[in-house]
Amino acid sequence: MAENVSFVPYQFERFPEDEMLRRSIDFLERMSNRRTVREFSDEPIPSEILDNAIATAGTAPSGANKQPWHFCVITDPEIKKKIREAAETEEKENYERRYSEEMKKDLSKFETNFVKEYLTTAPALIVVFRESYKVVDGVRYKNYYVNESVGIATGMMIAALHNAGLATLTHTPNPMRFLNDILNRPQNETPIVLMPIGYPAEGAKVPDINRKPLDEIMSRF
Ligand code: IYR
Repeated sequence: MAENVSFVPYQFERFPEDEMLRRSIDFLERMSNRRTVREFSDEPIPSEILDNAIATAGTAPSGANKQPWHFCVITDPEIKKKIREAAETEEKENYERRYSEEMKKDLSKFETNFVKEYLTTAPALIVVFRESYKVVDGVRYKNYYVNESVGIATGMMIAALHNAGLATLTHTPNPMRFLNDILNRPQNETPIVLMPIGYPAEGAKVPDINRKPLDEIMSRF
């Protein structure tokens, strides 16, 4: 599948330094206010915002520009119910048997358990799939840095949704293969995250936790 691409001039938008600084502060402030939410309102959300957030994710860099991702948007209550039932079955097993004592201790501050009400309450779910490899006419083609590419795309999607005024939960029931069956996705795709999206429920609370300060997460050389 050798392809030739031509090169075109990049229309890069350069800002004066004071504006760069202002934009970086504005964006940091906006993102600092993002929290993972576990209590959602069932109020409907505009579908175009989800489309735009997924299109934003689709602008992410990827290994050899393979764009090895697929996004399923679920708003159908019946499908959400099926997903919730399957996720709770796995999570019950996780909490009761598979999680180590250390993990349960690490999770205790979030007060999570196997009941996943948000999977039916939130007006939309997005499932992000990684495309581990591609099959075209029975021939298998490689993708590269798939986890990295999909992780970057998902981060950009979370930022886009938060920026638009919607809350998300990065939920990863494990294993998640049941999502291939429910959503009819091929075996070369693996679900990476199951993300409820919506407005926080009235009076929603989040754990009182802090972000590491810059000097702890950064070294200068
Ligand atoms: N996936 C489980 C448990 C869980 C694991 C981690 I690591 C978290 O940061 C939060 C929860 C659940 O969703 O309950």
